[in-house]
Amino acid sequence: MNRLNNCLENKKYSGIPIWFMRQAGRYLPEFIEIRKKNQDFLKLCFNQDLSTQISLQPLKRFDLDAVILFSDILVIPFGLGQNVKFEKGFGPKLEKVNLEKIINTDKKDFLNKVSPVYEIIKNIKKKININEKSIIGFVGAPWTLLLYMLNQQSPKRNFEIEKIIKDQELVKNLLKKLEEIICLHIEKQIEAGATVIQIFDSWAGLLPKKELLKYCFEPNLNIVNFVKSKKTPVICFPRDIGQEYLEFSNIVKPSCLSIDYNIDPKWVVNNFNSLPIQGGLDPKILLTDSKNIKKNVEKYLEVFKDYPYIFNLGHGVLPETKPETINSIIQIVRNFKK
Ligand code: 1CP
Repeated sequence: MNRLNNCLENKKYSGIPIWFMRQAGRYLPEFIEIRKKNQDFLKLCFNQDLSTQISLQPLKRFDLDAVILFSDILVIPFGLGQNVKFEKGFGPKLEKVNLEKIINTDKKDFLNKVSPVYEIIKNIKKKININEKSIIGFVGAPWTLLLYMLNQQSPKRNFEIEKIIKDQELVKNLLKKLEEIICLHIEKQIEAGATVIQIFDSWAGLLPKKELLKYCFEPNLNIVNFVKSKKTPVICFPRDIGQEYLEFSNIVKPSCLSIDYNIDPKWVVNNFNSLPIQGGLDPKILLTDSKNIKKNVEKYLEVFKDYPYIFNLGHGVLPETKPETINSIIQIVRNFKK
């Protein structure tokens, strides 16, 4: 039985589906080992053998319901011809946007640069039982990608909304191109074997309320409709938009909403009807003692007891997390009696 896909497709399943955002990554010694020998992060993302191996590493250790493709949302700007580097201790660094170059990148040019990603999914599919495990493909949402492209670095470091959306003509052209290429990237991931798509709008919470419709809801809606047309369930993560999650879901109608840790899960259960909800637990809780971890995991399980719920975190696993902590959480979820 495939718990995650069944939950997302409103079919029967038992237990609580569980996977972790960033389940493959820097908290796993076996990832760090590979990463040390591969300084160029994007090159690693396009290395079919290593990225297949990294995607499967968490499944070797843990009883999870899904594999998430090891890749990055920034392969899209890279595929559009904007150079992206990941610098140690700094994060992503992007070159200045050249609109003409981006607009002139056609689907074939993009696929020439990015197609190893689809081979990784095909490899994953060969190595797992897809009747039991989901394969999660993913993309960044247009706003989050636009933000990295125009800000040229993480908005955590330095960011002013006015600067990003100042040139409306540029923004309009980039968003249009991004939407088209994001759909292409999703289509190819599904063709390769992805059985679920997650759309990361990690920086939706930076938008002022009056801009949410234009930059977050409408672009997500267009992409969700595309994924649905491919008969594939789609999880949206418009991170940190607070009670606007409700308006988002009414407009966008994803198969599932992934929530962050700033929203009260009780408010969510009381305000949503039957839309599957994923995640919520603050990843920082995983750095505390086992008693506190158990208490907080069980809080989410109790609140969502009679509700379609996928266990996950409110954002990615932090590098300081002990792998055993992930295992202990899975045991708590598996042993929880609904
Ligand atoms: O070793 C390293 O330094 C690389 C760290 C790393 C990893 C492990 C990066 C750079 N990307 C990834 C993998 C990754 N990125 C996955 C793999 C699958 C999994 O979940 O296990 C996924 C889904 C992503 C998605 C991603 N990349 C997002 C959306 C999710 C989120 O965290 O909000 C974002 C915003 C990025 C950009 C990015 N790539 C890498 C970093 C360090 C960042 C964030 C930079 C920032 O804080 O702005």
